Amino acid sequence: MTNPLPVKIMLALAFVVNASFAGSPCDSLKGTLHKTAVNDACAAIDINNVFNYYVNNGDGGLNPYSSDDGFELMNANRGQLLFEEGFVWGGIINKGVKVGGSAYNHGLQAGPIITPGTPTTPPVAANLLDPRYRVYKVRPDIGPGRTFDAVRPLLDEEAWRVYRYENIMSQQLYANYVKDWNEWPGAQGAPYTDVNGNGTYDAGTDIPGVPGADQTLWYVANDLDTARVFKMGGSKPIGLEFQRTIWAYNRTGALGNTVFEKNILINKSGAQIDSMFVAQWSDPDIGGGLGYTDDFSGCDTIRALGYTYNATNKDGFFRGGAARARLRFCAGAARQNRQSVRPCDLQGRIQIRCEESRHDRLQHLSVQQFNLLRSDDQCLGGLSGVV
Ligand SMILES: [Ca+2]
Ligand SMILES: [Ca+2]
Ligand SMILES: [Ca+2]
Repeated sequence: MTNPLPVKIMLALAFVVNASFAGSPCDSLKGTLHKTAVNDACAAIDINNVFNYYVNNGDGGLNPYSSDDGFELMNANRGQLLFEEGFVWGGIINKGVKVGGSAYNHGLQAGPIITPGTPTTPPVAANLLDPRYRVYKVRPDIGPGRTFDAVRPLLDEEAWRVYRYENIMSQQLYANYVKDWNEWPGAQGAPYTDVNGNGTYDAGTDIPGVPGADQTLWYVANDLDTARVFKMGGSKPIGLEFQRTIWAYNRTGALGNTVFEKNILINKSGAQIDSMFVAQWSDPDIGGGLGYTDDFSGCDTIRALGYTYNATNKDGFFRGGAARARLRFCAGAARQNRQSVRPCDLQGRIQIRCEESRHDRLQHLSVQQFNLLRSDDQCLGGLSGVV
């Protein structure tokens, strides 16, 4: 990735979560007033059978209210499937290795990079307390065009899920949806349906969110917090802006158990990044804290699929059948230079690696792990794309 042209690397990832059986802002406690937070803010995707929080420091999966396994399946066979997940990366800048992203520790902070770096000046981050850089959440059937009374049944259905962790009920949910619709950051890069077809976001005309999706979350973050990046991976920041879109469909079948994620990285460091690796990291827990000890993991390189499953029919939580979680790359990387977007030439370069998850090896993507990965004799335990 090189400057001065803005280069975006896009990786679309789908969580396909399936279970079958025979049988802070975000650390505020439930019961306190709901606060509007910006840095380390979170929102739950909760439109289908999946309930899962996402935080604008890069974190996902972990429930920030319970500090426990957060990726829940909410159908008749309710249960937890992931402890935590995140997107990690590393590359060589000026002959030195730098890494970042989010695993058990989180290397990102809220907001974009407003001034890219140059060979002589560092990039500058936006004010991380600016409320424009919160986590946005919209659904196409609840917005300013419909009154609270008209959509209350929809909100009541959602509120009971959220209220398990947050002191927030239907009226507040409605107010949040209308606010995020009205203030949707289409101009910052958030997706929308271009109703009038003019190629730009027009508030009041265009529809916020991924076209066709039943719910969309979006936020922008950056890696310029030196302490966070060091704690996460032991390196200095690169100067990357990170835009994350999470969306889902309220449908029957596999789509109803699926969450999609798209990650955009924009190199605003002012330097070229060589040998860049990206990876989707996760700590699956099939059955949560009561059931993770029997989990096995594997991968299907043809399908670009990683999976974890119960090795027994009785894992302390799930009983009488197989439960599993699947994580799949559904689109590879693309580069965007000024006007055009084109897929990267990745033939033979997307690498799918896996091994049984071992916490001692997968604490994070550190500088040391990056070098091991490059040496091609170690596994990250997940999926890695080389761009
Ligand atoms: Ca438009
Ligand atoms: Ca685990
Ligand atoms: Ca298990």
